[in-house]
Amino acid sequence: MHSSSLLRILTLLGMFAAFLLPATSAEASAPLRTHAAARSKFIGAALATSPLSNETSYRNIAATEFNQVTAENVMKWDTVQPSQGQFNFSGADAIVNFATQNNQQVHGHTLVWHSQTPGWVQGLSASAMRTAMQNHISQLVGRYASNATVVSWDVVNEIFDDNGGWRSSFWYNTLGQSFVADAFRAARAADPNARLCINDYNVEGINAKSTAMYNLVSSLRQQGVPVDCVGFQGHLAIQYGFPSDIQQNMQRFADLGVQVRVTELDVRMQMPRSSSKDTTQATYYRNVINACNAVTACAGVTIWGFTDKYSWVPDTFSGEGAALIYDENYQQKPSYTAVHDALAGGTTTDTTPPTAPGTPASSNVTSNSATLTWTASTDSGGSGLAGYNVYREQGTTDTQLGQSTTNSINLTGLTPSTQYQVYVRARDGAGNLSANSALATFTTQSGPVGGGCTAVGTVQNQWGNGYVVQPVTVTNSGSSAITGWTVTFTLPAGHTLAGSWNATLTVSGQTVTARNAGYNGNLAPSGSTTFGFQVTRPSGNTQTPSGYTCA
Ligand code: 9MR
Repeated sequence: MHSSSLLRILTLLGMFAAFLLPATSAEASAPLRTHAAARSKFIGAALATSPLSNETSYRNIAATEFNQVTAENVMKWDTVQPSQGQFNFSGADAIVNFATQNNQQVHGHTLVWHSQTPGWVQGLSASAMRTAMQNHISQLVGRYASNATVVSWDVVNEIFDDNGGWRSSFWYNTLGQSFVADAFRAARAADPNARLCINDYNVEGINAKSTAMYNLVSSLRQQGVPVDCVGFQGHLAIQYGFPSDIQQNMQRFADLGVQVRVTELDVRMQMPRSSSKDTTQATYYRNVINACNAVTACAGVTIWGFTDKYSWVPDTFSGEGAALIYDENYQQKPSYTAVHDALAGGTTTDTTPPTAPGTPASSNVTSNSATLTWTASTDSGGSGLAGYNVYREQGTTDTQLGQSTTNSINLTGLTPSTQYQVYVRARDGAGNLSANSALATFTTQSGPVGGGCTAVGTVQNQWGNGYVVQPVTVTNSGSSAITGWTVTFTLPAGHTLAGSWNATLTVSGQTVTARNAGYNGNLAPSGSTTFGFQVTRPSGNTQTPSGYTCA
């Protein structure tokens, strides 16, 4: 072939290839902050001052990837006012100046906390403590009130205990609940334009603690206390499971009229790292970003650091680490890509559905429930795998039996002695649905005639010394309506009940008996209701309850 014809063909091929490439490919590799800003959200990082002044890689990533920053420590009371009346703003100013130079916002952390507060505050009388609190807020918030960089504050931090009671801190023990309203009012007075947040951990999902927070925010706002925003810290761990109702939880707070945000996201793992742990961790990061994307009132997500070189995790949880999105050599991890793609998904158009899930396998088939497990799908379209829908094949009108964020589901409320043909479709962050998996067929067992009920408990969230079981789903498996139910189950040795909702629980030894509340005892055949409870267990113990039976 003549060389000029070859050239012409190659040129044409090149043009064709360029045409096939997504027009947004340059933008798709943009830094996190570009994609977040395109959604009018922030992507933040907590910054430590020492690497910020000493390490170029740290500084460059902090400046280029994030559009909001939080001081990891230097705006806390023990740094700002170590002794009464002596203020030290040098660290705080350094963070604010860095942010201003890089066109970033600052979220102030934190005004009133039981930790990192000097002894001189803790020993004050009630009236002196109240005055000291108001003065501290007025000095610190007031310093940056006219500075457009500082946009929001954690006014009170971690005021609940793990069961949803008030934390027995020196603040609460000296001043009672009133310190919270007083702190918010002082912050509003010091900067009428700053957004004022209440912040806590283990409140990402719906549980006793987040419900206590929800009730408090609702009641404070009814009283005119200026609570503008709720922060969910988001210190997650892959071994404790993902709080799969995080979006639902954010939305219920948003419905109170407050802004919501994730303030301290990290996802730790038991060391050593492995690629499968990295993949799970990436899924957690992606799910958090997707939840914030899906809730209009979610302002953004802040990661608690960004490099594994500087993280509070290994110092606090022995044997755990690698919780962040860059490794200790500033290399991006799969979790970085997950955050990136979740932020970018939707700003670029992802029209590529995930691959079809594997054929579901059924197990634990009872008269009204069954477990399905399948091989996970993958998603290459950019928005990331978001979850699965499970359907019953019924000719032209298939019904959706449930949704799951993992490659398994426990189906409840099934009809006894019935053949089910089911299939699964994967969903990505942009809403694309995969092809159907192959069908699985199972038949439920024959059910009791007349009355009968079943109970299935799901561990929603767990941490070092406790966990929440939510929901326990109680289903009328019989053929006639029931007007009450009693569920029993066994707590492992050393575990103690710490709270419950939507049922009355009594404990005898390790056996717990849960009776319906006044409003959820009536169940039609196949009807179901739920209750939940929280348990304290010895640190390091990972057992959970067993032997749920219903009568
Ligand atoms: O990451 C912070 C760590 O460097 C400090 O030593 C520690 C002191 O208590 O605080 C860490 O940050 C905490 C944050 O201020 C509030 N939520 C929990 C964070 C992790 O402990």
